Amino acid sequence: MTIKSIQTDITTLQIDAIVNAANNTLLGGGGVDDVIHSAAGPELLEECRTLNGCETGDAKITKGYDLPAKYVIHTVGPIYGQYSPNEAKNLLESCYLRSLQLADENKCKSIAFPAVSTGVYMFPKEEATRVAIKTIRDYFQDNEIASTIDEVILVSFNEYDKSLIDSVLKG
Ligand code: AR6
Repeated sequence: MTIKSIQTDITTLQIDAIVNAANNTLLGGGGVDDVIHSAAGPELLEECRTLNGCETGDAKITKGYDLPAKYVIHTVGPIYGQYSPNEAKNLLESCYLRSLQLADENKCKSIAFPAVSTGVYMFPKEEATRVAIKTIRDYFQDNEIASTIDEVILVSFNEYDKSLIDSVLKG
């Protein structure tokens, strides 16, 4: 398994699964959630309506519809400040873990993550990046043989975020 860092719009990726930074309703919102729903088309919202929302720290999977990606994995990150820093960290870790598990259950070979919780939900970016990378590395240390995933892409949306990811990856 390799971890790649790419600066792009996540909706352009032609891969097995892209992760959405959603909210508990799974019925859309702003940020990357809005971009994903707009690019996937109205059928995505129809499927999301059948899912009865999603707990913070959990994830649910749908088809990708008009997206080049086959699946969308919707995860709900913590709103920073609503939890103790340690609880927030554990919930963010759980978002990455549950998303990887769902990708594996659906035999995905590739998965791309946006920086979950670091926009509207205000999780400090550097710590969020460290949590993301550690959780992904630990997951593959435990599941390298059983996992179908051979590529994890960390998607940044500006140069600062890209350089942060690159430095933590090297670190
Ligand atoms: N491709 C990749 N990354 C993107 C894109 C894109 N097209 N657009 C934004 N980002 P946010 P959150 C990055 O706020 O903090 C929504 O309203 C962005 O730069 O989208 O988890 C939901 O419905 C940032 O680094 O998600 C929830 O209510 C990252 O995506 C709430 O926001 C996440 O920012 C979730 O907040």
